[in-house]
Amino acid sequence: MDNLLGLLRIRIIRGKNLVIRDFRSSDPYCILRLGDQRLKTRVIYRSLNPVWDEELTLSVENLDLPVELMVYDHDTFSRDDEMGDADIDIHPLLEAQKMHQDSSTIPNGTILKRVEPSEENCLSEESCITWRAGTISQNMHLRLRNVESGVIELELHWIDLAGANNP
Ligand SMILES: [Ca+2]
Repeated sequence: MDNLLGLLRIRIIRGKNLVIRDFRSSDPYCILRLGDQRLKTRVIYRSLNPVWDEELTLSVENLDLPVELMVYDHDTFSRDDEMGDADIDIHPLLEAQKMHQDSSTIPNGTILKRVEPSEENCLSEESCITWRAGTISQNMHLRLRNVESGVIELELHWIDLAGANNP
């Protein structure tokens, strides 16, 4: 952990309009992957609009590695089925964090930056980086790829540790 740059805390809020992988519904859960780290939410049974509201924390040592989100349908007697995936671009959040290190004068609720959906990101709508209660967070609606439908809503927090050892 010599090169630990920070912690990425991701609150996976909900899924919307996910695909059917069982008879009438699915049993979805999410996996976050960064390098060899793999974190998992709980399974929500029989729901295409699941609410997880669960926080997962990744250790970030290398900013060039992609943060990946994958959704699966849990099955008891067979292999879990894929329900789509997306990349989470953390660079706009890190840039905003760098620009607003001394943020004591910013009013609560200020939007620091807006990120528009584009070919390069998986956003389904505008994403806002917001200053609130002493921290910076970014909300995201991610359109799942490799699947017919589905959006995952989440919120990112960055906890900077890069300067932790420098007085
Ligand atoms: Ca299932």
